[in-house]
Amino acid sequence: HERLLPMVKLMDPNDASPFNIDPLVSIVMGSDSDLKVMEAAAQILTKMSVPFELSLVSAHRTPERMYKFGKMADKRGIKVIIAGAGGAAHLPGMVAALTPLPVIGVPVRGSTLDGVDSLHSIVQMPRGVPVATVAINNSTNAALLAVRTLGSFIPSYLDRMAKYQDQMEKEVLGKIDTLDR
Ligand code: RP5
Repeated sequence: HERLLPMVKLMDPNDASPFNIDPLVSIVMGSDSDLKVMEAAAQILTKMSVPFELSLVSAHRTPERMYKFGKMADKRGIKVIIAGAGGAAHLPGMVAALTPLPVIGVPVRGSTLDGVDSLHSIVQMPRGVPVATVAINNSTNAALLAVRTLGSFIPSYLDRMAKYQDQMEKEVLGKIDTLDR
């Protein structure tokens, strides 16, 4: 696992990888309407060369698919799951109930209630079933947290995270320089 892993995108998490490279992160979401929020996570994982898959899994509309996905994820080699959903956002919590893997929940802002409904649905998990919840619509942070998690056992991902942080610091310092001039 020390080698640089190229990105792989699978549209069906129940399929075997066509590229013979198993995804380490799985991004799932309740609806294709969540994609505009969740694609930022895919961009980060691509930038950091993390093999990932991305697909739709709905807690309410495809409960059997969700069950199969949750039960099989660790057996397929997935290490971290990012789950995004809006409204009555049960997907991250239900997936966390079905898998021993770390699950990061992304509350997606819907057309009503400003996403607070999704946030509360995801963050208020009962004791014993954790979901690491990021800010509303912040799938970027979900992907960065996934990379950090992988970094605890794949050191090259820690290096990439450190570079990302250095770059972010330089950008902010550059803006301060510009303002001070
Ligand atoms: C949730 O319902 C989805 O995660 C989505 O955020 C929301 C609305 O879904 P659509 O009606 O746009 O398919 O399950």
